[in-house]
Amino acid sequence: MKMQGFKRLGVLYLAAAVGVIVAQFEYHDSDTFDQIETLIRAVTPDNCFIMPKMKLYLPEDSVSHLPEIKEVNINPIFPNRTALHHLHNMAHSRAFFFSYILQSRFKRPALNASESTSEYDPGFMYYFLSTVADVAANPKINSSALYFQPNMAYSSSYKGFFNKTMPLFAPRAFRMDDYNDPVHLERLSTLNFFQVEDLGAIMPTGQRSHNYTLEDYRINEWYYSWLPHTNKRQDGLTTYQVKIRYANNTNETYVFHGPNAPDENPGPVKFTRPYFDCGRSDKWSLPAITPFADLYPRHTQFRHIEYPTLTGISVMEMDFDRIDINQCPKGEGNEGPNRFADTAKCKKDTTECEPLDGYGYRRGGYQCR
Ligand SMILES: *[C@@H]1O[C@H](CO)[C@@H](O)[C@H](O)[C@H]1NC(C)=O
Ligand SMILES: *[C@@H]1O[C@H](CO)[C@@H](O)[C@H](O)[C@H]1NC(C)=O
Ligand SMILES: *[C@@H]1O[C@H](CO)[C@@H](O)[C@H](O)[C@H]1NC(C)=O
Ligand SMILES: *[C@@H]1O[C@H](CO)[C@@H](O)[C@H](O)[C@H]1NC(C)=O
Ligand SMILES: *[C@@H]1O[C@H](CO)[C@@H](O)[C@H](O)[C@H]1NC(C)=O
Ligand SMILES: *[C@@H]1O[C@H](CO)[C@@H](O)[C@H](O)[C@H]1NC(C)=O
Ligand SMILES: CC(=O)N[C@H]1CO[C@H](CO)[C@@H](O)[C@@H]1O
Repeated sequence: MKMQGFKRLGVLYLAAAVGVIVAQFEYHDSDTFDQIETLIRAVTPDNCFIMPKMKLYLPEDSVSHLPEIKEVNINPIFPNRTALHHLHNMAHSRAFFFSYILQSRFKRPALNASESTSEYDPGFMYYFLSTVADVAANPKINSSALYFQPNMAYSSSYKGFFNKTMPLFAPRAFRMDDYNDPVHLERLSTLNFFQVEDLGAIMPTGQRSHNYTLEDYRINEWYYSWLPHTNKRQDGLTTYQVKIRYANNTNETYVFHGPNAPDENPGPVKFTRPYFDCGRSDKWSLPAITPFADLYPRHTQFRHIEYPTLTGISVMEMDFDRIDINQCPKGEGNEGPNRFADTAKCKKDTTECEPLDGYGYRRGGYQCR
């Protein structure tokens, strides 16, 4: 009698164990989140140099609900996309700023009128500090860069008739982790530590993989989103006006060329796929890209052979893992291309899935109600 009781217990125990194991495998059914996770884990700072190019990018639909300037003022902006909108707007503002500052060189008051007009250009330090300021002033922006096309960046410090351009010029600042710095005894990152360098400072030959204008650079999809660009028409680019009222009550309207207008197609800001920032910040990153314009070529003494041309791009980035994902099934508010759609574990018959903001790229940013 007693033995039988034990046997029955044994059988029950076995059944329970099998049940748990089977259920466990069912729970871990691999989904699209796991697929992306596998892609992300495959790339490390050590192996990214030898990875095939396609492995350094995530699929286009791994970021859903990208900001669209034509919908601002029509549709609300939800908290799960405010940081991306800020990224978009900051890039847009840089495009206006650098377009204006480069083209207005002929009308700004000269420090020394007897010097040549090259004096009116921003100094190179100005570019570096500007990219650092973008990152320092915006906690949600982790890198800011300006990439010029070959020989389109003019230096105010090169004197003489020709060769006033830099072959390549690309100041870029990104946020670094300083938690391991000996001066921070508490081992916490201050998030106030930046690395800034000129990515164009390379040898004139033999460094093709460091030339950000070439295919060999591999992670430069941002470059091809607007460049190379050489315009040969005076009316080839959208114009904007600045109205200035001076202290002596005279008014002046200054017209300059800039990025595309919001109602044009494409709009002023483009996003590319998330990419692994190999050999730089070594993180998965999402860039917002806008072009800035200049009158090119300069210093020829012949104004009529200058054309408004996109001479460079401003690229602002944030980390991929800070961008909220929506794991709920497709439906209203989640129509788009969305790789993570329908990976939530809500009971579909009795509950409705609702995304929660602030979770970033992490499972569980939703509630079933
Ligand atoms: C202005 O430029 C002239 C000619 O290069 C030079 O002699 C003069 O010292 C400069 N003045 C200032 C204030 O830099
Ligand atoms: C970089 O590539 C461009 C072509 O896009 C070429 O014109 C330029 O000379 C190269 N610069 C260097 C420094 O290799
Ligand atoms: C008013 O000030 C601007 C800028 O300083 C100057 O260019 C312009 O000649 C002045 N106009 C008059 C009438 O004084
Ligand atoms: C400049 O514009 C202001 C504001 O529009 C106007 O009040 C002022 O009279 C204008 N000045 C001139 C000289 O037209
Ligand atoms: C920016 O970088 C810091 C340090 O690596 C990281 O902790 C933070 O999540 C990043 N923020 C964004 C918005 O990408
Ligand atoms: C952001 O929130 C809105 C409103 O709740 C929702 O419709 C949308 O799908 C969410 N997007 C993401 C990426 O979570
Ligand atoms: C980088 C660059 O544009 N270099 C030019 C400098 O000027 C000489 C002629 O004086 C050209 O041969 C170089 O290509």
